Amino acid sequence: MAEEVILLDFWPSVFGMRARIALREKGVEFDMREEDLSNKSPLLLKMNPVHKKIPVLIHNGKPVCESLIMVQYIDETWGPESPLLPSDPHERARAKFWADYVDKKVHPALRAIWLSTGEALEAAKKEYIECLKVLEGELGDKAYFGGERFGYVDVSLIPFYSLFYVEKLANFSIVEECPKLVAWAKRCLQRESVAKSLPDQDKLYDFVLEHKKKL
Ligand SMILES: N[C@@H](CCC(=O)N[C@@H](CS)C(=O)NCC(=O)O)C(=O)O
Repeated sequence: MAEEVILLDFWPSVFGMRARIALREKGVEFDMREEDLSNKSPLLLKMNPVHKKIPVLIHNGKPVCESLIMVQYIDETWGPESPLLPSDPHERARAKFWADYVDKKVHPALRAIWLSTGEALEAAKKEYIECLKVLEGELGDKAYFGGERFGYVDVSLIPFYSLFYVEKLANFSIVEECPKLVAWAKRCLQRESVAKSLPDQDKLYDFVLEHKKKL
């Protein structure tokens, strides 16, 4: 039986980008369905009744929600010859720790930059740069977070590269603050899976500005 893989998504979503990258890394064909988040489809509400958020991966009719869980599911379901998570339990736990750090620290800091002005913006900017420097320290001189292979932490963090342009909102230079992290992002972008999954930075920046105005 042919597999049916549907991704309920929204193009600017960093969480949706994770799923797109993981599916493309594994060479899985999927049907990406764009959601209107101001008028959610009955399918989204049915498949993610708890959070009612995208992304949702629907594999042969069964939903998987939450992007980090989804990337893990994709890794366990397809392409065992090109794993995203390490097989060693401690390395695996470590990778999950850093992906969780991205969600708990980087994402809120970034949102705070969009939402604030004046002194609050300065504080948000400081927090955001600190988080990126911590990640840069973890990357060290490695090609990718897990070493020589592109993996789970890379998939979790690289979507945020498309938002590094937030520096324009807060007047700082990411490349000056975190040169190794920017070099890592450019390395990731050479992968087809990443290049195809991240939106154009200028289009995204315009979207963020519109979103900021509405908020
Ligand atoms: N923790 C979730 C976050 C998903 C999320 O925040 N999705 C946003 C779009 S980026 C959404 O669907 N928002 C609609 C809403 O909150 O009503 C994940 O990792 O998948």
